[in-house]
Amino acid sequence: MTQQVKIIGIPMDLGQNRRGVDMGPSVLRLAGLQARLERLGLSVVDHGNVPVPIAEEAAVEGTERRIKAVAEVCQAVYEFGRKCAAHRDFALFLGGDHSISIGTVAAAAQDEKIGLLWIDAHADFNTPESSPSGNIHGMPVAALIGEGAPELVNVGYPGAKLRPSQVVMIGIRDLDTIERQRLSSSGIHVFTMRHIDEFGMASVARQALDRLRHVSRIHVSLDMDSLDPDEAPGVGTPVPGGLSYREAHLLMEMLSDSKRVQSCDIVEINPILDNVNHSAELAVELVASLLGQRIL
Ligand SMILES: [Mn+2]
Repeated sequence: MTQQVKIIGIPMDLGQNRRGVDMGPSVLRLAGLQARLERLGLSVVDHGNVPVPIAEEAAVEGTERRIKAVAEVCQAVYEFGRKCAAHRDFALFLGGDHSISIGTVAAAAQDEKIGLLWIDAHADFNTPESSPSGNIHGMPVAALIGEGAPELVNVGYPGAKLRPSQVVMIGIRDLDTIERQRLSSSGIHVFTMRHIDEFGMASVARQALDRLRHVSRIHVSLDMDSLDPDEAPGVGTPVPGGLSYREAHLLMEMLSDSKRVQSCDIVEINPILDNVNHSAELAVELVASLLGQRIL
């Protein structure tokens, strides 16, 4: 059976400061995403973009209004995700900033107990109270386990979408002070860059899948800043010391082997800092590995 892949773009950059990650869907398409996946024998339909207000619109001035705007976009993202889930299609969400995952994960988690694999330099585990910057793209994981602004927590349907035991993080290397305390007492399992350095990606990927053995399906949320900036310079918030080219591919290949991934976000690509669209091209290759591309 050929599984259908449904693509949707969410050109959102409603963090405090404009960075350029709203151009992500466009540069991923420019990098040949659909054709790349079709070459794997997949049936792929691109459903265009979700309408998103731009940061300069008066309607999104101030943190409160911005939270409301992000919640509205995430609601539309959630509704698209529900259609994919109803047809058992593979849902591929192109960000945009990482706050889109409040909608993508809400959709994936509604019918069954899923696991969330958060691949990121950051934990995105702030609440409006704990965040030094107020950036909403630093809050989605907190919102998904039911903490933070009610508008974000209640996207799709009221309340928490996941328990902490359903969340595993990989690639983490940059935490805010209060966020670190919140994360270490949360019950979320975190594989930092140090774990990858010490044990290698093969071991970390196996352990991550083992941590999620109690769930049927896995949603992969790939923040491109998880990669080292030498590999992916075009991201919203670059942090040194990230995943190598092969570490990232190996993780995607092992996730593909698990046959448990049903949906994926690719977020935080910022073409302004990129080197002739290299980061988007790398993201397309990583999606191909996740969806079954093999070296041999
Ligand atoms: Mn992130």
